[in-house]
Amino acid sequence: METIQLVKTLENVRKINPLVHNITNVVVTNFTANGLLALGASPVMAYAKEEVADMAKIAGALVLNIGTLSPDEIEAMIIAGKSANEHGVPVIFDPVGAGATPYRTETSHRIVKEVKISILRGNAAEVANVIGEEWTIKGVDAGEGTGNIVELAQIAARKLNTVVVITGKDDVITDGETTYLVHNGHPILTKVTGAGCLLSSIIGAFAAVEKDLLVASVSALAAYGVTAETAAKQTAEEGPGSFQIQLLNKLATISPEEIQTNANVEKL
Ligand code: ATP
Ligand code: TZP
Ligand code: MG
Ligand code: MG
Repeated sequence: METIQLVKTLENVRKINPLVHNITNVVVTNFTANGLLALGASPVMAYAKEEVADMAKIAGALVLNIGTLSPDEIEAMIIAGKSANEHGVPVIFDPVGAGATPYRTETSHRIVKEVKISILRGNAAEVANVIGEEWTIKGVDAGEGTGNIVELAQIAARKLNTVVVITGKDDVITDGETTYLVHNGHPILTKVTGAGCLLSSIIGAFAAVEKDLLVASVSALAAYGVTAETAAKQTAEEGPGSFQIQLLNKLATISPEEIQTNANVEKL
């Protein structure tokens, strides 16, 4: 992928200011909204089953996140997802904690069955559990899986007929045929709750302005990873609190040149 494409997608997010409809968890709601605003997108959180179909159809992307799931919320996610599908709105699914409890796992299965997902984004354990593969998981954090993450992502992409993004130290992005690795990012991201959830919503913002979902996903991963590296460097003497704020600051100010220079994207 040309680095020019990575940069163009971010510029289009800032130009178009896409509406991103999030049905997400209570832990990360404010951080997600602020991260999307900083990036140049327009966040909305809407959960009532009476309105989600109408909101999803006018959005540029719909992000479903089961981090603090409840029966009402799941019902709303399925209504919103079906509306997004009918209206050609891309749906990003973050199956937070799939595998941690039977309810989460079963819900993730129900969502991928009833809604056509455009991009699935999770850690390796979550993605494995969404497609019914064995993988260890502790709470909402990834376990120490030993399998091949590239292979897992490709199997999941083919099985669900969707783009799959598995994040961790290295990120894998695949549609089952073409696969990219993004080597950007910083370990301090794991010390800020919602760093993954925000990323899923940012992928939504990129998918809202770029029809090629592989390009959208790789661009989002590279932009987010480079932004995090810069923010981590600037707050190296401090800690996760300062990093979290600086991540928001840098999402607003990261330049195309910084991304072009620092993006570390590999095509397999
Ligand atoms: P988990 O629940 O396993 O923490 P998550 O949903 O929070 O998962 P992550 O896999 O932590 O999501 O990914 C969020 C962001 O953090 C991604 O951009 C990813 O590249 C980055 N990241 C995670 N771990 C590392 C690491 N060790 N080094 C560099 N970047 C990382
Ligand atoms: N508990 C339920 S959802 C959630 C926690 C801590 C946030 C998870 O965020 P992320 O982005 O997956 O680290
Ligand atoms: Mg995390
Ligand atoms: Mg997560």
